[in-house]
Amino acid sequence: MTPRFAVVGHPNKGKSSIVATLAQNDSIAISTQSGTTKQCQQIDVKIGKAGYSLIDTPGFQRPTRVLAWLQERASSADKRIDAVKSFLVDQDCQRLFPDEIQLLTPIIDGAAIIYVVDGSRPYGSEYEAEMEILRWTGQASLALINPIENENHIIQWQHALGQYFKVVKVFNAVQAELEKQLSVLQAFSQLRDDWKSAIADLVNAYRERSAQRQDDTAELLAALLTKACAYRVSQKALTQEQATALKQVLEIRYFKDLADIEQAHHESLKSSLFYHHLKSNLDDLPDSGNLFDTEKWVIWGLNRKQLTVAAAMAGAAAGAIADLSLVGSSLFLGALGGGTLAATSAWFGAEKLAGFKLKGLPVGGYAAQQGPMQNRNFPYVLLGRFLHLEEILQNRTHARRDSVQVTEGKLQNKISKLNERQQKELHKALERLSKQKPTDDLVSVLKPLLATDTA
Ligand SMILES: Nc1nc2c(ncn2[C@@H]2O[C@H](COP(=O)(O)OP(=O)(O)OP(=O)(O)O)[C@@H](O)[C@H]2O)c(=O)[nH]1
Ligand SMILES: [Mg+2]
Repeated sequence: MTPRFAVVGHPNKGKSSIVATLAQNDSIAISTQSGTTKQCQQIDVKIGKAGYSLIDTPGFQRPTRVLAWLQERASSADKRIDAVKSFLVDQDCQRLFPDEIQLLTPIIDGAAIIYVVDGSRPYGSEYEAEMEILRWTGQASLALINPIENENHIIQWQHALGQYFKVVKVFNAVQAELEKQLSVLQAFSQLRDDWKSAIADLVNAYRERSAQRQDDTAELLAALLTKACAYRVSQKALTQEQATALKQVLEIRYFKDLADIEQAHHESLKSSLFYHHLKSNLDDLPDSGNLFDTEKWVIWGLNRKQLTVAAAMAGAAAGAIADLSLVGSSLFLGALGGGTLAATSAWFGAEKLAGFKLKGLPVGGYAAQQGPMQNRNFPYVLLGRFLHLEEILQNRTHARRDSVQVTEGKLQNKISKLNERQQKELHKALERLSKQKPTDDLVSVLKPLLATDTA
């Protein structure tokens, strides 16, 4: 039996936001305008073989009058459910109370109730009519306090809601992490015995998907780094002059293609987390106009000092730095004299971007080539930006409608959280990528950098 939940409450209290978050669906209409949801919308959520349905509903508009209508038709508790059923088929009620008809229909059809209130606004007795009507339906129910602007009135709400609902939780629609979301579903296995096993299957499916996603994300990131670091464009020409004239054209194409490759992998990441409408803005990579503006490169990825440490850890400057255990400590950075810096700067090639090459072909004619990227910071730039987008997506829910700005996002902090062996493996792998050498262990090297999945 597939569990079904109707999300109900006052207008404009985050009902649709909660549906969007739980269903991980960013196409649901959400707005500051009261009365945005006018019709019920059922969202069927599938996770592997498990599934459940969420029903977004319009808010209560005239609960006091509806309750009065019902009270006239039920003299004792046993007659209340029939009074609600006759309300749904009454033609006058359909005309006068379309919102209440909409929202009560799925509940009478068997959906459990998730009642949503705003914890930043004070409690008022006008909510009692809504809660009373919901109680009359006899369905399993719980209440969520959504602190839209602040948590000022949560305690007051808890006191009131506790009298109508067995389970009351604080649930922030735009922040709730996976475990919090699962706790809402799990609460219903206490309230509905017949849904126990379906809900247990769902919770397992969510956790499995979460683990699988981390693997998929590491693979996507590895694919981006491999493709972008190896990327080159070339074109044949008959004469040397023609080939030389191609330089500018190839440069422009090369940087445009790199930007497209990066963007495509960011789009794949967003879709894999079910963000189909989210716009993410990415700062431009330095283009051919400022190809040699190396300062532009070091504002992303790693800075010079960090790159020097990376070089040391990858073994490139092993001669200069005898004791790798000092790497990362202030002692190590202090010990780097000008000579060491000069030696390692050649290794990370901050001055070099992608070289333009001209080759004479054995069959006659010439080939002009742009790329692959020689700048040692390049994989770090891509890495930092991808990880920043991933972090942003993990920390938001599908209820938000604002766009995101992707930057390098403190890559060094993320690298510093790895243990020394992991850091060394990462720097080595990225060095191999830069040198166009095979890097078989890339996925496993990148995985520890990914946030544990929360959505
Ligand atoms: N900051 C913040 N804003 C929220 C939260 N939940 C909802 N909102 C905002 O509150 C407004 C109403 O949210 P909706 O989800 O559309 O509310 P609703 O209850 O479905 O509204 P109707 O369909 O009009 O009844 C939107 O502008 C949301 O972005 C929250 O937890 N935090
Ligand atoms: Mg709505």
